[in-house]
Formats: sequence, C-alpha cells, structure tokens
Amino acid sequence: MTVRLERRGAFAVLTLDRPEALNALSFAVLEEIGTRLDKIAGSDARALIVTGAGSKAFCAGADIKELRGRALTAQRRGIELGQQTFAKLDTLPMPSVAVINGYAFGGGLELALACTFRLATPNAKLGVPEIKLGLIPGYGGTQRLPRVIGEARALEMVMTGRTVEAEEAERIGLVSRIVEGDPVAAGIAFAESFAGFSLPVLGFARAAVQRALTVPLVEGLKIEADLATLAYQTQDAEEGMAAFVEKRPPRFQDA
Ligand code: DAK
Repeated sequence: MTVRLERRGAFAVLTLDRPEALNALSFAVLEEIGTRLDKIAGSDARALIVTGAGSKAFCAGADIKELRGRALTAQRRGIELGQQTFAKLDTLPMPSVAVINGYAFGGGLELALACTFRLATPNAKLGVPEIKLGLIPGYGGTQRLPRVIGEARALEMVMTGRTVEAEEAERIGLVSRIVEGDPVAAGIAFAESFAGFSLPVLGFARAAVQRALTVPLVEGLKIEADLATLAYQTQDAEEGMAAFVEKRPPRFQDA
C-alpha cells in the first residue's frame, strides 16, 4: 500500500508512503489517492490532512520512470487521471490541508495546490520543474498556480522550473504559513482552527472564494449573494446567531 489513510481523532490523514522514491506519483499511487478520497468524502472527518512519509519529501512529482515510452493516448489518459483525482479535493465535503514536509515538485506541488490550505515545514522546497524534462505541468499546475500566486510569479516558476524555499513560498502566498515539528500534528493543529464550524457553511465559503478568480466580478458577486443566502438558511446560521445573542458557544450540527 503506497497511500495510507488513517483517522486521528476528528481528522482523516492521507500519507503518500513511497519514501524510497520520495513519494513519487506513479499511476497506481494516483488511483489509490482517488479511492482513498472517495472514502474520505463519505466519512464524518472534519478535515483531511495530506502529507508525505519520511523526512525528505512531500512528493517529488510524477513517477518519471513510468512516463517514458507511452503512446500519446495513454499519456492523455494519464493527465486526465491526475486532473480528475486532484479535482476530487476541490469538492470534498471537508477542507483539506497539505503539509509540505520536504520536496513538493511537479505533480507533488499540484497535489498540494488542489488542497484548500497549504502549510510548509522549514525544509520544504517547492517547484514545477517539468520544463527541465521537456514537459509542462499537467495535473492542474498551469491553472491553479496563477490563481494562487498570480500570473507573473506562476510564469516564472513554470518557465524556469526554479525551486522556491519555504520562506519565499510563505512570502508569495504559495503556502499560508511555515510550521515546525511533526507535520501531521501541525496540520491537525491548523485544522482545529476551523473544525468546529459548520461543514456546509465552510463549503459555501470555499466555493465562493474559489469562484472569485474564475468568473467576472458581476457574476462572482451573484454567486456570493446566492451562497450567502444559502448559508443564512442553514440551521447552523440560526444556531450561530442565537448563541451570540445568548452569550454561549454555538453547537453547529452541519445542517
Ligand atoms: N520519479 C521517480 N523516482 C523519483 C522521482 C520521481 N519524480 N524523484 C525521486 N525519485 C527517486 C530517485 O530516482 C531515487 O531512486 P533510486 O535511484 O535510489 O532508485 C530516489 O527517489 C531518491 O532520489 P534522489 O537520489 O534523486 O534524492 P536526492 O535527495 O539526491 O534528490 C530531488 C532529490 C527531489 C532533488 C531529486 O530526486 C529530483 O530532482 N527528483 C525529480 C523531481 C522532478 O523532476 N519531479 C517530476 C516533476 S515533473 C504527464 C503526467 C505528469 C506530468 C507530466 C506529464 N503525462 C501523463 C504526459 C508531471 C510531471 C512531473 O511531476
């Protein structure tokens, strides 16, 4: 098994577990990630933490040894498998937190980019070095990276393939913070900051923000109005406002 799924209290933890290959994404690993994500989607986990086994790598990207000598149709299917697998993260009912604990290159960074949040350990090194192999990112990197760090910086990363260290990644917003210590514990500590909130309302918030960069402002404002109205209609909104007025902590029910 090269992808481990565990439960840590209220949280699901997905660990890429091929440290001998720096957790590279073979097609079998991609399939396993997809199967695990389906299982997580049907669970009551409050958040998903994604990380890599060992102390060196989150994920060193697509398994380069597997990519050579394949027919174009097979390559296209491989790309689509990666894109579809990572797209599942966007629609999980719970937020996902990538804890980048070492190298996150190519497909590894694309996996992290598909997560709701990205944290990095101080030794993290991030990049999309596909250009050095005569390739370009194919698992969502050319689309998600500019949405996260802007076009100029994304073009620079994609077209030079250069490595970004943890501190720069934090400065340019590629990760939201640098965390010390055990990566899973750090991911869980971060997830605790939203785990008590209503999952459907968190989902509305994520959807509204993610649409901001893909649609014109006027349409985005309509999406926001729709989702804000939906949030208002939840029992959790009623509970949250009642709890405020009654000066007590809210008890959200995900309803
Ligand atoms: N694939 C396969 N094996 C890998 C690997 C990778 N991406 N990265 C590392 N390994 C393996 C190494 O081969 C080595 O195995 P052995 O030789 O011991 O058997 C082991 O992991 C340890 O690696 P190193 O000895 O190289 O360790 P170092 O600490 O010296 O260097 C490194 C670490 C991360 C700097 C280096 O390993 C490295 O540069 N790795 C490759 C990084 C990279 O270029 N990743 C791929 C990005 S491109 C597509 C589908 C997807 C994509 C494109 C097209 N189609 C279906 C068409 C996307 C591609 C990418 O992700």
